[in-house]
Amino acid sequence: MGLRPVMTIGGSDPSGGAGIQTDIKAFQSLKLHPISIITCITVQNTRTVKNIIPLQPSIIRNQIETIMEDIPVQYVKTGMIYKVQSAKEIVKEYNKFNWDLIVDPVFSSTSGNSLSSIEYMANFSKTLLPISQIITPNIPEAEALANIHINTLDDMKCAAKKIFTLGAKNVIVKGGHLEGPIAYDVLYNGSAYKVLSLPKLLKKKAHGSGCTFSALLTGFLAKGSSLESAFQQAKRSLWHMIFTGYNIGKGSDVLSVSNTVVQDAPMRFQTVNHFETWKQLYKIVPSVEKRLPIEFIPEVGCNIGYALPNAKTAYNVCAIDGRIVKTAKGPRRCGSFEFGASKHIASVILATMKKHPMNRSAMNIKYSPIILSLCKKLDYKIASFDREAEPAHNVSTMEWGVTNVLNTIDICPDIIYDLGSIGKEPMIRVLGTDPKNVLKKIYNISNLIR
Ligand code: PXL
Repeated sequence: MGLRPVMTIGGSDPSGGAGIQTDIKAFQSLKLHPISIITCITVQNTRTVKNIIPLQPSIIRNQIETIMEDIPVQYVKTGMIYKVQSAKEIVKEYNKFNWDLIVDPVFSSTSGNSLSSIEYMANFSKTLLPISQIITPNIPEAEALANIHINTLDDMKCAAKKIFTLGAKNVIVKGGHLEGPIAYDVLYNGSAYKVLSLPKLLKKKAHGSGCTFSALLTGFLAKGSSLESAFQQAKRSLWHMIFTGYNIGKGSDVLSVSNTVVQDAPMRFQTVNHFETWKQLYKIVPSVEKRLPIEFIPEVGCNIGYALPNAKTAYNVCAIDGRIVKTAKGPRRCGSFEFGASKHIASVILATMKKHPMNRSAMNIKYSPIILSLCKKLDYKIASFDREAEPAHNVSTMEWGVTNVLNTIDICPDIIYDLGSIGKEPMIRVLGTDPKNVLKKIYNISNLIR
């Protein structure tokens, strides 16, 4: 089956960081077919915009007409349009085809360069805004459109409402420019607000995140998601693209847009501590997939957890909401890291932390006499419990087993194992202060085998 066409109308950014080029990448990551109508050529690199050459409005119209007489496009995103006359041509085409139109205002770039003419901005509320199904201004654009200063989440909501009254059917104010550790985005549909928040990735100066967000939103809608779900998915996948963004020049980072969208961020991070905890786990995945010996993976798979400081319940422990499993290509993580994802590894960690609060991480690996003997060779502190001795009707075997073991010794062991029972695989749990520490202990074992 072929891919569904989605159209972007915007400017070219030769650095591949923003504009048409990043929209094409975003559509492709969603397995959509990108149609791209170029409105202007920008002369820019990752540091600065040196020149803007708008195409004649008639050429923009001609491109759209020629596409539309051939390809049935329904979902369309506009970005950098620059000239009011070009916007008017787009309105005429919209009136013919009645697209689902997502409008990104694009008044200026992150680096502060103007990306629109004064007349374009002045006429925006009379041209593209009223025909938009959704409009996606960032903070400076929302300030200009709503004519207010935005310093808080409440200001963002107020701006969204004002922009709605100008004639947009739905408004999403993108809050990345707001001060503070959390990036809020606010959706207003005329009757209710939906606010999404994820932690800001402070060290990243991402270029093209506005374009990419709107392109992802358009793409998810074209694939049939509801507006709320598309909003959620676009934000989560953009966050991941910023998180894994990279530097290709001397200026801003570019987003890492891969062939498939990744929604690895938890649905929300309640606090900055949650984010830090998640990040320490997330960072170890490439090493695990490269270095964990397949023979260390039990039949039930591995999980690794990391708890918040002072964790009390499984919701304070982050772990994979699936497992690390054996594949022909080596160990692979299946599932994302979520708080509350694992009962098993969380019980091990929580029971350990009651006596040794600094030991906030654990991972289970396969039990074998060889692995156990290597642990002894490394002088690891080893403890074990016997599942057969567990009282009947006990709620959590792990909590009981670990607590029992720790009551008999003062120091925190490096590993706690059990030999299983009927229908229960024997298992080793490696304990440590953080995920890196746990893995170091595991790699020390595997280094003895190689
Ligand atoms: O991110 C806004 C944007 C849109 N379109 C083009 C751009 C930029 C930002 O630099 O260059 C062509």
